[in-house]
Amino acid sequence: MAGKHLVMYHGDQDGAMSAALVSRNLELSKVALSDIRFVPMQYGGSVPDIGEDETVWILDFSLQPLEKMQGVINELGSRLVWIDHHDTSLKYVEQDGFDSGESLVVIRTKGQDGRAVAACELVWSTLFKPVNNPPLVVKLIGEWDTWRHMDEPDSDLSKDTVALKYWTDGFAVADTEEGLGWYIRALKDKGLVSKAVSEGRILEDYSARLYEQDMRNNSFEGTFLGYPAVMYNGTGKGSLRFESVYNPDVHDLMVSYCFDGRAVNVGLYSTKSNIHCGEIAKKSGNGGGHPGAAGFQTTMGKLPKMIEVETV
Ligand SMILES: [Mn+2]
Repeated sequence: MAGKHLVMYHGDQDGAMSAALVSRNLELSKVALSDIRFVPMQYGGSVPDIGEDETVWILDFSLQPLEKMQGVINELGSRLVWIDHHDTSLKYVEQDGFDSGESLVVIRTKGQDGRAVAACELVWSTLFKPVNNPPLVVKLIGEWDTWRHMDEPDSDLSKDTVALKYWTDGFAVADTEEGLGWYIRALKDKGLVSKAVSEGRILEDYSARLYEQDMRNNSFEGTFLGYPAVMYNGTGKGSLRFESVYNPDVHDLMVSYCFDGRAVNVGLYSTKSNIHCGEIAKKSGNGGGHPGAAGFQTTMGKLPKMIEVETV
């Protein structure tokens, strides 16, 4: 594992924790931090050039279109580690003709207990096998990223999961260098995690009020790609902000969209078992994701055709 490393990780909580675990693992293998490049990735974003001597990690993410993954595997061989838990990636590697070759490819959507598993949990079990239980911070992030915490929303585990998400959204932004630094430190210092959780509960109360106001001003109901939906135009991402307006009895989807000067970034969220946001995202543009959360990009021209609103 010596030499140089390029760590490409999905720029969210799960991706950042995946990258932090790789960092910890490389540190234990005496790789200098200066020999590791961390690059947060977003679907639709550009892919960094790979150095000739670099070992490449692709975590909680895949190159798009997925066919590119076979190309990188063939090119990099044993210099590639790909760990992901997205449904779309699993379907891809299960296809006839896919060959992981010399690369280390760990793609699973479910853990040994049959429940959904997060990428950071897969990274943990891949790199730190002899130790059974992941640290609490890995578990909390796994709970959030897979929606497992929603099975028992009133449990302490679920509340801590949500609180930590609020805190990291504010103070450890996953696709920044400072943010990633917190994830790395949190693996060594449990005190940082409990502090984040208790501060996160305060942020949660405050944010709920702001979100409610934002939704009142910037959201509306209608259909999105034919699905009954509550839609939000604004810069915010994530499903949390929809709480005051999302009604699963009425809506199949929560949809956020925002034009960034180049493309319209669309976020899709759902809590319904018959809705697969990742599949909808894949069909609709340059994107993919989970059953419960996914994203894709489209153009200013195409967006209005996806939306229908009943006008009074
Ligand atoms: Mn993930």
